[in-house]
Amino acid sequence: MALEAVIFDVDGTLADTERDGHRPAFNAAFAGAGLAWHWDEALYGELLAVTGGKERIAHYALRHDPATFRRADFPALVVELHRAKTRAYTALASSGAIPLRPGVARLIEELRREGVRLAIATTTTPDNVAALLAAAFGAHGSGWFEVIGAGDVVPVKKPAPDIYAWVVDRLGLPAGACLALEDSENGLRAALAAGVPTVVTVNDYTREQAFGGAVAVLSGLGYPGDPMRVLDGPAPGGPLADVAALRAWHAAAAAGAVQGQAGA
Ligand code: XBP
Ligand code: MG
Repeated sequence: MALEAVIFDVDGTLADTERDGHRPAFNAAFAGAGLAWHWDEALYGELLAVTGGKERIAHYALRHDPATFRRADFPALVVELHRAKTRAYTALASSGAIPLRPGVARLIEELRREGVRLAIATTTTPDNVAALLAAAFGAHGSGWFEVIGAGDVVPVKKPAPDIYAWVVDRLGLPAGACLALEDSENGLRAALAAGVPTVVTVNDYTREQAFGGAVAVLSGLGYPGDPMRVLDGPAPGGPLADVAALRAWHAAAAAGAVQGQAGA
């Protein structure tokens, strides 16, 4: 089955959004609400185990501020905090303060030239995706992605397969004709559970996670002067994760070449 579509994760994959994007946006929302909550880099790295900003806020309050968690208006407070956080994040993304990871724009342009269909499957809020893509590619950037599956469009977030199943269904393709690009164990599990072969590009928050079942694990997509390093899986031969490399990884996945125990 040939590669027909590449499905990009957003946070940590398209751009390193978490430490200097989402995290300060959460902290700005907490300060704006008069809450003495502050998520430093280390704590945020732990909280990333919970996908979805609203879910992450509730997870944190239950453990670190049970009195607030027990407030009758806590559900409404979570919604308001998350709306404020999304306003802060989209302002940051729209300012251009969150660039794409090296090689992402190159790969997207190559995929478009070769007629490989593009989609997005992300836990983050749709407004965040739109702001990031507009800052990176201009107003038409979102239009390059035929299907954008984001946030609450599905009832259960990653590592559940729902968002990938939603995207694959709207692409009208078998899952095996797609290849997912992810950064995290939660994202890998979601894609594999939906039957989508997956290449992982790690980052500072995810490099120590378990990526069993990935067809390859990379340091990044590579760019002139800083070739990608293949941390696990077959090396395609060239210095960059380009369309030829993705096709080779997709073929290797179809032939059953995955790393470690699938979904282990
Ligand atoms: C990463 C997430 C998101 C972001 C915060 O999404 O789990 O929750 O951390 O965004 P992905 P929201 O890696 O799937 O792109 O606050 O909008 O959820
Ligand atoms: Mg991610």
